[in-house]
Amino acid sequence: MFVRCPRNKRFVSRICVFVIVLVIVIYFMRKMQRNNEAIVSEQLQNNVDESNEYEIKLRAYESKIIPNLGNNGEGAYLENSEDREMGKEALKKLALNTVLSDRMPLNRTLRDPRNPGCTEFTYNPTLTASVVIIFYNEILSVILRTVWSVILQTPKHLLHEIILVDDASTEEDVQGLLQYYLDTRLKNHNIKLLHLNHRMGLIRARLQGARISTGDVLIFLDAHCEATVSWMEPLLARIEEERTAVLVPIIDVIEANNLAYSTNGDTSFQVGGFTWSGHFTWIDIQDDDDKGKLTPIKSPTMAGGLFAIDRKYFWEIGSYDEQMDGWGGENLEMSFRIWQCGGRLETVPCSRVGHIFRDFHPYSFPDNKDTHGINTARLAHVWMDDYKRLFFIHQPALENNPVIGDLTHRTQLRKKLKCQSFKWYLDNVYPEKFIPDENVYAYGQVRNKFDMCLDDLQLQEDKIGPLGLYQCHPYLAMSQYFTLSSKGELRKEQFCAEAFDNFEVQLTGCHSHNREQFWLLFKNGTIYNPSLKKCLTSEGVETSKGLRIDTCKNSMHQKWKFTYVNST
Ligand code: LR7
Ligand code: MN
Repeated sequence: MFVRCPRNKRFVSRICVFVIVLVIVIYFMRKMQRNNEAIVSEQLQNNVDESNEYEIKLRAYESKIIPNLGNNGEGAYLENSEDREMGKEALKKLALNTVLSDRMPLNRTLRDPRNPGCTEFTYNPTLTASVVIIFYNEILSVILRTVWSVILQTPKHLLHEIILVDDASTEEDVQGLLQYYLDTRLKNHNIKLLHLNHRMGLIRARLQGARISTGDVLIFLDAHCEATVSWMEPLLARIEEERTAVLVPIIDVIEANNLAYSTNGDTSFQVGGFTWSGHFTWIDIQDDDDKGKLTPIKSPTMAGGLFAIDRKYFWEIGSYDEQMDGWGGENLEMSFRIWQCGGRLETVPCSRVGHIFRDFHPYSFPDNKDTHGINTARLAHVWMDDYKRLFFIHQPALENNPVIGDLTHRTQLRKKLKCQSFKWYLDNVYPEKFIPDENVYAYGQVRNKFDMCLDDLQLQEDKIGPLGLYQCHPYLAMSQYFTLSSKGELRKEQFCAEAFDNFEVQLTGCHSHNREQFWLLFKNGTIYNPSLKKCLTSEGVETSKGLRIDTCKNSMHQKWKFTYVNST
């Protein structure tokens, strides 16, 4: 660049300046082009064999990628109407627009989703990470976009290796083609692909990946994620500071229909909770002191798919319950175990990773076994002490069922690690968790004189809906299990009965200061709502309309009996 143009000859001088500017422009254009086409340039370096069948397939696939589609994490739309229709079909069948994913660059750019305050931290971790990604019949472009995001968003010196574990996928695409892609397009990165020879389920697949990894820290990801800028540094830095901290990033949503990377704003996020039916849920941050913090904060549980843990600590603390099959349960098992056995589970607000949330599982399990139920029964017996009663109300058939298998190893582990009780966990880690039969006025079925019971009418755990009435079941089924809490809530886990002006009663989210959710149980059996000055009234009909609030008349339709009433 140190060229000088002659100053005296104006014409020559102008041409000279023009040439220099042109050279500079061309130089930068070439540079940009090279950056944009990182994949292609790597491919060229590798002298691929153009007649190889995988090469032909890959080139055909690569030629259909639409440059810049979905860049900046934006939701995308296919212009081609045939593709669009195929995309809709795929969404119905696989819960994911696979056509769109195939057209979108594997190394698409993402915007920085973090709270702006995060940029003020500097992290200088010295630990390295093994990123373990497991998959079963995931499509190639989704797996590779996960891999590319890890490569592009992680400083090279922190990424020890990526380990892909194929849980014996049956789709042809993910077999040889992925290996070929890694051998040609990603040759210069340390990526291992492990094929399991029979389907082991996601828990044992993760264990297999962990067994062959050698980095300081294990980071597990589902195979449909996208990591964002500086996601890894705060995870490694926190583990360096506290090796028994197990960490989850904020998990953002990648929409299954248009692959938009969407956040709930950059400041608000939730942490992990659970339901007594053994499911993971998102809950608001409970401690006021933790709200708005950008440093790692306590999380009672984790979703399970995306987390970082010191590799040696992972084994010390009991890795996974290897007898857990298929899908589900391992996330709460690990959450309870970590807390009860001396570790900590934290959400790291300055680390964010997107995950494609699918409406249903696009795969099935051998024999259609309820692996979530069975796995949760295992963890309930091992970790929940007496509180397991609250889970087994949901799954009575599993309580003493031989399908749950032998638990000796896990109970021995709990003894060996000298772990705390589940009560300790509830008291110290998650004191806000509602316990439906402790320190409450009354609980159980709520029956009227006509043998009809309050019923949630199979309301889904994440919805709100009318409080209904149904014939009382001969056993205490969960749909009819209600509590009159010490705060006067007529409550079912996270839902509270709320009275409305139009005389309806709905199950809505509990807000302890909401007067319409406050009820009094009188000795004569009336359930009174002081805010509306009305009584809970049945009409003896088996529908949601069978229940309302009405003027208190001491009638037979206003008399209720809880199965258990505490004498206070
Ligand atoms: O048999 C199987 N073998 C596998 O390898 C079935 C699945 N898998 C793979 C699959 O390809 C995927 O990469 O396992 C991974 C997880 O399966 P998903 O994506 O179908 O599960 P999910 O995202 O619906 O479920 C969440 O809960 C699971 C309970 O077992 C796991 O812990 C998942 O990892 C977990 N996902 C997350 O935590 C992402 C955030 C979701 C939330 C909330
Ligand atoms: Mn997933």
